[in-house]
Amino acid sequence: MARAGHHSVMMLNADCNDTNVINVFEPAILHVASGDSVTFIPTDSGHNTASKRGMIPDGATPWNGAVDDELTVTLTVPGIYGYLCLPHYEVGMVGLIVVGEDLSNLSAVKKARHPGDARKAFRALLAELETQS
Ligand SMILES: [Cu+2]
Repeated sequence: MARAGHHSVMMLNADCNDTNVINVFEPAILHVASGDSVTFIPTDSGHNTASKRGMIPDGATPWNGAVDDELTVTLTVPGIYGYLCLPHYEVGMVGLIVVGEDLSNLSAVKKARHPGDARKAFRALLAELETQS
C-alpha cells in the first residue's frame, strides 16, 4: 500500500498570480488520495478553514479551525469536500478538495446554499473541477 501523502493549502490575502484577488485558499482546488492529510497554513493572518455542512461526503469528519491557526485534516472518505474561511465566507474565500478522484457527491455539493459572493465562488470552482475531470 502506498504511503499516505501530505499536502498544504495556504491561506492568503492575495493570490499568487493576481494581486487584485484578495482572501484566497491556494490552491483553491486540491486533488488528494484517500488517507492523505492536508495542512491549512496561515501564511497571512485573519483566516480560518471550516468544512461546509452538506459539502462533504457522508461519513466524513467535519473540521473547523481557529482563525490564524494551522490545521491538519486527514481525509479518508472519498468525495468532494467544500470548505470556507468564516471571516471571508461572504466575499467568496472558499475551496474544494477532491479525495480519490471521486465526484459522486457532486450534486449534493451543488445544492449547498451560500451567502454573498460565496455562491459565485463555489460555482466557479465546481465548473473548473468539472472541466478538469
Ligand atoms: Cu479568510
